[in-house]
Amino acid sequence: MNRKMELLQELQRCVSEMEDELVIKVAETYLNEGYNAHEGIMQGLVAGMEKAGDLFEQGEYFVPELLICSDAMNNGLDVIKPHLAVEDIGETINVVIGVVEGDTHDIGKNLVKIMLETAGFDVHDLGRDVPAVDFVNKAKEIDARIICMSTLMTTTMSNMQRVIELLKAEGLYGKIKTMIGGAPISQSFADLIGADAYTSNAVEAAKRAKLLMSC
Ligand code: B12
Repeated sequence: MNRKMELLQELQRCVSEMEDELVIKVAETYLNEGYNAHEGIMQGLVAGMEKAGDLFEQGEYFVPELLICSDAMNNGLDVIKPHLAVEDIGETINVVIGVVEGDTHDIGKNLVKIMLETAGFDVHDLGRDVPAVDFVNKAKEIDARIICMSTLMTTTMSNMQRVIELLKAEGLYGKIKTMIGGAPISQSFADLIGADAYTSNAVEAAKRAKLLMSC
């Protein structure tokens, strides 16, 4: 196995095996040896978090383990994120992002945020458990052109629709585009609630946002 692959696998392992301190050193070594930051995040840290998710589904991990895995992933992200190359899209395009009300899963949302930022968007993060009205108010305040919503729970999916209904009530539907995502979300759900775009991952989310803005 080559050195790069070895370090990517070690990043993965650090996240999936709760090495929240060691991950910092491995991420620094990965960068110092000149490897690509984007791949470090997607093929190292994110792959590790996906493995942790699988272990949870298999009943081997519980909530406390997942929390340490997500700390490890965030520690790795803190090291690698500043090394991502940021594109220039030639204008300021404000985007509002958040996890809808009732849901605190924010790992996916944070990844989408990073990919949008590196694609050149100005991203305003409302965090998690965000009431529908806050998405709309923030978008109005900063003249946002896209609202991105994330949720990981079936029970909170309908809160995405509430944001879209509020946009309609304010005459902003269509003017402010909406993008949605998260594990239970699908294109058919996006069509059903009238969202402008859905993607299954963060890299595609950034590409789709550029397409929506034609940049
Ligand atoms: C990690 C995790 C947690 C962590 C969250 C840590 C954190 N800070 O986020 C902790 C331990 C805190 C947690 C808590 C809970 N969890 Co949990 N959790 C998970 C787990 C294992 C992985 C989720 C994850 O981070 N995946 C990795 C990321 C990278 O993937 P992702 O989020 O899907 O994001 C990608 C795409 O979806 C997309 N995307 C995401 N958002 C967006 C947005 C846009 C606009 C776009 C375009 C794309 C996009 O891009 C991302 C990157 O590529 C899932 C199961 C699973 N395997 O998915 C359960 C899961 C989501 N949890 C679940 C539950 C039930 C809970 C709890 C209620 C548990 C409890 N009994 O207390 C609480 C939630 C409390 C609350 N109200 O929020 C259920 C939800 C079931 C359901 N159908 O609703 C799941 C599915 C587990 C299960 N099978 O039961 N959880």
